[in-house]
Amino acid sequence: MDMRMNRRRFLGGLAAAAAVTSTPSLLAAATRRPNIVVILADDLGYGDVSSYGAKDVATPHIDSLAKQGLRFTNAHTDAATCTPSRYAMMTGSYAWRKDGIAVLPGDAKLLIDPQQATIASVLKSAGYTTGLVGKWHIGLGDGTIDWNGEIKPGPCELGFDDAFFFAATADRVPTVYIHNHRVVNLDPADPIHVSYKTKIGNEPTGKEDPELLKMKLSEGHDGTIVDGISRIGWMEGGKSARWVDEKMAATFTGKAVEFIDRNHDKPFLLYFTPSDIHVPRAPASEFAGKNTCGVRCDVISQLDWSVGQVLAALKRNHLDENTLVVFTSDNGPVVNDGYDDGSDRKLGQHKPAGPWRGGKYSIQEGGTRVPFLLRWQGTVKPGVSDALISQVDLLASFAALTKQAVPAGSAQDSQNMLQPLLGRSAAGRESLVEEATVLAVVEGQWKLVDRSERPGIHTKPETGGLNEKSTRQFWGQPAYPTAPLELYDLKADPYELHNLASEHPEIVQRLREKLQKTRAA
Ligand code: NG6
Ligand code: CA
Repeated sequence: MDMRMNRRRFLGGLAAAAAVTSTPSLLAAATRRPNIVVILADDLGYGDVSSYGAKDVATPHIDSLAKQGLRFTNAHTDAATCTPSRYAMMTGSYAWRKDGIAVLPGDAKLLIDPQQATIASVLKSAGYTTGLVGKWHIGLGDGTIDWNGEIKPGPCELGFDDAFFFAATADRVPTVYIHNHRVVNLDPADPIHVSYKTKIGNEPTGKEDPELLKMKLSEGHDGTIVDGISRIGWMEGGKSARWVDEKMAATFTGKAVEFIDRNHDKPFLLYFTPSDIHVPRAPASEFAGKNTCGVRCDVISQLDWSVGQVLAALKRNHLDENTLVVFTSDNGPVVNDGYDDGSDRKLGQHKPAGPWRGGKYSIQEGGTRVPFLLRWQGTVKPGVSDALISQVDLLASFAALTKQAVPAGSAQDSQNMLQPLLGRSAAGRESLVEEATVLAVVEGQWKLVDRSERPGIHTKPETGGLNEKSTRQFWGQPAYPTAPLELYDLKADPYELHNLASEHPEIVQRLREKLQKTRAA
């Protein structure tokens, strides 16, 4: 090899190196591990965000993620309610594999075995500092909880270094925050007791004292009145520890921002799970009454503000380019979810589920197809992706991103979707399973709802079907007849109106087998 050839090669090499260094993001992406912020909204629908088509409520901060990142149009939760959905995202396993994973009461046992990997434990083993701020709702303790002592196992036993959270939902007792293992601001002289079986304590309840309520109930929610709002379940004591609903968004957001400020100089995971827009909808005065579409839209504005605060904290700490932000929701939307707060009457033209039928509790797409935005500035090119993605994939994808192996025996349903998540491939999953008590399988344009697959599980009528409850929950969407097997072509019929099961028996057969195989795996 002569000198000239060598020199040409050398210069060529230099040019290539220069090309790499002139696009620092590529080089950096190959070597660095970004911070990860997952923002999981509660009950926010596909159509509740301006960047997904909402017109009557503005979500500029959430939309900024869509502008600066990837907007996914075919991303799903595992389930149409909170507990199974959050369990699946946290563990990388479909919740319906385990018996009895349904919306939990506030005193329910922890559903995740501390031996099981979680997003937090995987990132912790990659050297990340891990924080939870917000709603938990995957259970606590090992069967009995002493609210006045150490509450464990919980998030800290599952890989979170720091956890500021509440146990279940904002409409369930106990209405207190927990920091790591203890109730915050608890006065030992006023111990907390909680019951979901019978009334305890002498405090007014929604059932006996409805005249004391500042928010009327429409269904359930007739237990202890806290802060003028009656809850599911009864509690006594813990007066100094009780939250104020109107301050909850500011409290959680403040804790999320503090976590970022405190950990800005090391890799971190922030799992931020605001209670908005779940009931009871009690926004701070800055947001109350500001939208034409009612208080449900006011809490969407409040959620958007929380997102803005977190993004501002990242910017202030110069972390925009070194942080991967995911924004999504735990299940589809609901308008009247047990409190008569006027949201159904004020809805106007607003379409919470966007183009999809059904919503929370529903096996139709409105139940599990959610907004999903991913921003990693300088690394992920802004755009729109139609790749089929499940939140259950985050664990394996974050493991791949941080070069961690998924621990054996864990996260069996989590697929490494890093390529589509980072916009480097248009192809996502081949198929996925959705759950709203019954199961459905989606593959490409086809969706099979198979109501025969979980016999015996229907203790309540399935809410996507013909029953009084569903018509109320689905804000005037007409009820549609159900069939044991429903096959929809989501491409031609996104609203799932035309059951094609009898026209395509071979597709039904193939998808049934697929579902059975997935169940048996
Ligand atoms: C339901 C509650 C609803 C909500 C839901 C859980 C009634 C009538 N309805 O049982 O208000 O709390 O549970 O929501 O009590 S989730 O988003 O956490 O799944
Ligand atoms: Ca929810």
